[in-house]
Amino acid sequence: MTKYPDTTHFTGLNAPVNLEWEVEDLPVLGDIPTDIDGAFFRAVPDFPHPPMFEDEIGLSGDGMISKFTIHEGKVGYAIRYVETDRYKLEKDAGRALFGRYRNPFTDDPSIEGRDRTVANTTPVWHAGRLFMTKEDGLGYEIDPETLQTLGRWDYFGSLKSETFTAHPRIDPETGEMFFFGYEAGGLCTDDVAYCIADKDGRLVSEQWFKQPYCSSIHDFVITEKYAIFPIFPTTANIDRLKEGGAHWAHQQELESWVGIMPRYGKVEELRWFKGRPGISAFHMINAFDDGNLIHIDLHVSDTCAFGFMREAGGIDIPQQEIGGGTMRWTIDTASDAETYEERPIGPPGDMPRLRDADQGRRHETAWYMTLNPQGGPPLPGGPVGFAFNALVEIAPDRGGMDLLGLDRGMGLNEPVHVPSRQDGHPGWLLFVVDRQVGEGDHFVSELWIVEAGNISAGPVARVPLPERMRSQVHGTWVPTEQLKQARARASA
Ligand code: V55
Ligand code: FE
Repeated sequence: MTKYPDTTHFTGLNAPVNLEWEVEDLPVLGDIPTDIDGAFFRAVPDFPHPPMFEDEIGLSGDGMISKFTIHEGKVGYAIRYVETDRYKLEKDAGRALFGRYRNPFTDDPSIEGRDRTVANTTPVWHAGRLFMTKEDGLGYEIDPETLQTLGRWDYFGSLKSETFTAHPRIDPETGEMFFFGYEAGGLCTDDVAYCIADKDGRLVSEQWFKQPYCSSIHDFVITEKYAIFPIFPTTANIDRLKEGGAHWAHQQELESWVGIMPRYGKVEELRWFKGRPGISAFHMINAFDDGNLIHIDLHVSDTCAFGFMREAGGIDIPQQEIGGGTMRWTIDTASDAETYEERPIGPPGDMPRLRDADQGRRHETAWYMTLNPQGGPPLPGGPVGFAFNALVEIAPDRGGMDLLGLDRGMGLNEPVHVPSRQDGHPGWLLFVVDRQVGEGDHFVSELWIVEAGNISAGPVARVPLPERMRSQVHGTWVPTEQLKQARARASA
């Protein structure tokens, strides 16, 4: 195409910005707590070229790595493209060469066999290295200071999997990173690689297993004892791809599964529990052990949240009519039950954020994005087609919740949590808020800082941005101490 399509993936909040820029000192409204000292990295897909096909979707945007640097109440900002093989090939050609979302059979023949990933989903920080990840390929290492792309990350050539999840889990005590790759053996294969990198960033374990069918395993969870793989019936099919069709189609009649194995165990120990047919979840909040029980908190919907995945499966349910909720699944490992219990723990929503220290442990609270019952209609835009307009804090064991609802014409992006150095202080949440100005396609964005235990009080500080911002997917917070340690190690 010679211009961007006139679809929701390329208009309004999703209109391409395609700008690399940086600034050292942004004006701050209010006071930023001095405890907040570090970098907020964000993954922001964008489109440097019009796509090859009119029906292209937002998930194909090239990853941009964006960074707010916060120190002594001052805020700097930078954003750059991740220079994947794909980005560089298309930059040299001056146009799109890669075709439909995760379908290499629709590519320009000149780039056959080249790495298709756009590294656009999650910035991951582990063992002093920063990666930009997308589940269809390996991660790309990024220099956390300059945001330059250093290259594809394969653990010094030792990782066999062709893919690396955008949702690894880091144990807060051992510093190990637990991760997986699905379609590990290639396009539409049912191979899953389950891996562990130690606290120093070395790959110490990679085991492969077969999932019940080739599903999109977007996220997984760990507890102190287990690794837990949810399988939902959004499936890939190589024949459909060869015909130029969609990578994913949701199958409403097919059963769902949860696979559980000891996290340091063998994949042969995986035990499969069956769930309701047709359900879907992209993000899990957390999981933890409770005697023989395992609790898993996650955002479940009755069908797949992505319209294009429903459509490919012939499912005709409008976005507003999708049912679902934030649930706690409880599995009894001591019984021979083949399924699990489920109870609601909060309003429907997505993009959860947990304290890093709570990973795999019982969490008292968690935060995520939801819809404001008092707000206007959600803004069109973002990866699923609409922007959430409220932040919620839930306390699954204690009950109750706190809500920060945004006004009409506003939307928010996934928050990060920044712990406080004061004992007992719940820390802060940082996130970008987008606001429509007037009618039409004009938007402005601000960074907001709210106190984690008191989100309904609204922001303690706001940082308006001088340029428009496309929607973020995921983000991560890295304290200055860790950036300094990494720099010292790299130059040693
Ligand atoms: C998701 C995001 C993706 C993707 C597949 O949030 C799933 C879910 C930003 O890219 O390719
Ligand atoms: Fe995700």
